[in-house]
Amino acid sequence: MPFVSVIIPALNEEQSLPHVIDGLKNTAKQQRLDIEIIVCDNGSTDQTAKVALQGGCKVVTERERGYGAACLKALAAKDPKSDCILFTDADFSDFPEEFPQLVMPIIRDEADLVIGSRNLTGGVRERGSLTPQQKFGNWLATSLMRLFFGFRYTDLGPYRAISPAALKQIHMQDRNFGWTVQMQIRAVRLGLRIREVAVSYRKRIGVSKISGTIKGTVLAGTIIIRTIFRELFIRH
Ligand SMILES: Nc1nc2c(ncn2[C@@H]2O[C@H](COP(=O)(O)OP(=O)(O)O)[C@@H](O)[C@H]2O)c(=O)[nH]1
Ligand SMILES: [Mg+2]
Repeated sequence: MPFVSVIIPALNEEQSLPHVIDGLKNTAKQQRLDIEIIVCDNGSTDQTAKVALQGGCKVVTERERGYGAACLKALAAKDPKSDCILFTDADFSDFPEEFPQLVMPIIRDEADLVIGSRNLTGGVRERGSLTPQQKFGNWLATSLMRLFFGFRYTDLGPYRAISPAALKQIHMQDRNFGWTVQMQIRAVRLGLRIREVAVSYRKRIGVSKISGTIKGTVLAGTIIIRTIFRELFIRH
């Protein structure tokens, strides 16, 4: 049975995380996929770690705040036998039942990186689930990536799957919100097989840490754009 390692960075997501875990497990059972779920608790002050343990997840802790730092910590704890690595957010905005669409192209060795795009037709996007600032930020970032790196992405979606070999080659370093664009840019530069699939998206359960606040939006936007320029000037 194919084995998938699921990586979930989480900061104060006690309400939503149990839904994500249950959804992933049920889907895996139906589709005959073997999964491990690794939750990286990034200094939560609620019961995030407890609900993750109750859900049978591996739980790791990263004191340094940051989306990328949490993903890197979780990756270090993954089982070496995984055939595919799946990233998903803890807020139940992504639909766990859609994860096979993301992982199967990797398991079948048809792609190295599969991005779940919220902008392709096929998925259902709940009204208001992406803020206007997020839509603008995605448009700007994907336009810059097309201009500088020549690849037409339609989203920076956090819901994505990658092969272990590709992840190794990409050598992820970003410790913050540059995580998604760094992975996408490096995949293009390495000539990896990239695919986008339509995914659905809904309003999160609980409080947004990023796009729901002005400070979070400006900070994440700045970091993403800075990462794009930094990648442009890195020699490979
Ligand atoms: N590890 C970690 N995760 C974070 C941080 N900020 C947000 N997250 C997680 O990243 C995901 C996306 O954050 P969210 O607040 O939903 O951002 P939004 O979708 O832009 O509103 C969620 O799973 C959060 O728990 C952080 O500083 N560290
Ligand atoms: Mg969210």
